[in-house]
Amino acid sequence: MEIHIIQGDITQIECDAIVNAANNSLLGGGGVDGAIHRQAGKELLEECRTLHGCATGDAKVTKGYRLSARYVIHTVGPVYRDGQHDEAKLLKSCYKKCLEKAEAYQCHHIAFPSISTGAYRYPTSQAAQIAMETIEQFEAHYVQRVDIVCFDDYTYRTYCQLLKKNNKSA
Ligand code: AR6
Repeated sequence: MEIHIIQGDITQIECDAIVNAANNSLLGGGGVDGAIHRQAGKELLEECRTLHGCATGDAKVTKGYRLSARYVIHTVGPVYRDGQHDEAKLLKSCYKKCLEKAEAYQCHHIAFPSISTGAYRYPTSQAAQIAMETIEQFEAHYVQRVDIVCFDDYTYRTYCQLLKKNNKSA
């Protein structure tokens, strides 16, 4: 499986599924969630209403509507408190559940944002380590390419450094 770190807006990525860093209601919000709902159109919110929310660490799938991605995989990352409230386990579960959904929907190419590192305040370097580890350890059959789409410079640089480090030790 190829992993690419990209800087940009996840709503513009052409792939089979993009991941949304949503909240438990799945009824929209700010950050990447707001951007995905704006780009997909109101039909996305209508379908989300039928899902009755999502637990932290879990993932649910909708269509992509006006996005170029066919599906949106909505996941809910943990709100970071002090690292002693299962934050790492829950964040790992987000990546794993999303990859399992991508497999179930036979997606070859998916894109993740940096889950929990915005409004939910997960320290970026710790979150990036969990994201990369979980993706690298996943045994995929359909998924051939994973993009991690970083919006800001700091997030982009953090993921790039980790990818470089992991490649060196491989
Ligand atoms: N493309 C890619 N990444 C983006 C985009 C975009 N268009 N916009 C923002 N990011 P956040 P969270 C980055 O806050 O921490 C929402 O209100 C952003 O810079 O979107 O999981 C939900 O409804 C950051 O690096 O998600 C929840 O209530 C990363 O995406 C809550 O925020 C995650 O930031 C979820 O918080």
